[in-house]
Amino acid sequence: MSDSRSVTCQASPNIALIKYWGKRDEELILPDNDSLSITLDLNDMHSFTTVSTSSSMTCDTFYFDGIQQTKLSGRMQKVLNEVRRRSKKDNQIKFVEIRSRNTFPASSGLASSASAYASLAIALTNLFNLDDSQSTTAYLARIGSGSAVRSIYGGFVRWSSEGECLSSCVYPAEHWPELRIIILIFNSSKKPVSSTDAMQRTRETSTLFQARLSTVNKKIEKLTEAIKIKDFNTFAEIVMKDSSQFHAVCMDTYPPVIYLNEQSKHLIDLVHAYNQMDGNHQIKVAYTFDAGPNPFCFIREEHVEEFLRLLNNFYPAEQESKFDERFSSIKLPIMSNALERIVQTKIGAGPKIVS
Ligand code: 2P0
Repeated sequence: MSDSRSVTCQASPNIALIKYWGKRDEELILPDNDSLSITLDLNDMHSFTTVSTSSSMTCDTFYFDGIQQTKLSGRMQKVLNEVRRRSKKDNQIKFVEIRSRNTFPASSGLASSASAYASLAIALTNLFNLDDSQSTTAYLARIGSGSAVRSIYGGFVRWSSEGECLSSCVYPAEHWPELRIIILIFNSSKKPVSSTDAMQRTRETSTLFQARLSTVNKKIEKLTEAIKIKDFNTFAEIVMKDSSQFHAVCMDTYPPVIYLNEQSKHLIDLVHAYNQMDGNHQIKVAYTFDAGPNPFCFIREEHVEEFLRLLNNFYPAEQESKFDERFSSIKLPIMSNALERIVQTKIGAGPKIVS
């Protein structure tokens, strides 16, 4: 009789509103600062990870998108070693098979490591009935990829840089259901410097970095309050400023780390021009950029249609598209064929065990 057991978990990516950048411990992935993120909706995109074990297995195996990988990455090996260390005598882990796939393409501008390691950590914690499941899951996700620790919860999630460096849900997804996220893909190619390497370089060379750290907690408190009362203007301003500060720190790194491109800068100008268009100081859209040129735009549902018209107007697929009079006061160049694709999503409720 087969003693095979398996658990499958789905987890979605998250987008940082206040960025994580810098590790005070590379090995354990302990962050220099707290960060705050939004977990995206599982229905739109997720990693789907199945972990299995049986006494007949003779080694650990990893399949990505159905294809067996020649070896497990160092980070994945580290996660499994930790599971072995923590598993109980009567439930000893011998070998595991990991099967993972993403329902979103790598070209969607989203880091898949967060959703992949969050789903792996949850599946492993459940398969081996590990103790202290919440802090164990957080630990396993974090040593896989720092930002993965935020994907183990839905809604608005804070990752603490103190104590056990756990994450927690600050407000659930249903707190602000009308919030939408529109991801603009200007360039889907791989980033020139990995986040892991870039943040290490920042720590070693940037003087602005320390200045940023001293501002983060205050920003998180203000942002949390804005989320609490659904004050979109304050929310938007804090999120955009933190994105710019993060990229300023990257620029202050030596040699500089430059993730933004011409289209990113154009979008920044476009969003501010659009927000100022009606002269009523009401912010309709906010952007944030991770370690890449593609903006994540936050917007309330009621403004989505108009914003999509704006994007269509300034980033048309063809040269000869018709100019929309609504935006005639915005004096910015039209960038034909700048957009590879648009992904629309919303806040999600968090991971799910499906078997
Ligand atoms: C974040 N990023 O808070 C920040 C903002 C990128 C820009 O977390 O080395 O892939 O695995 O801890 O988590 C990307 O870094 O790096 C990241 P590791 P990770 O989302």
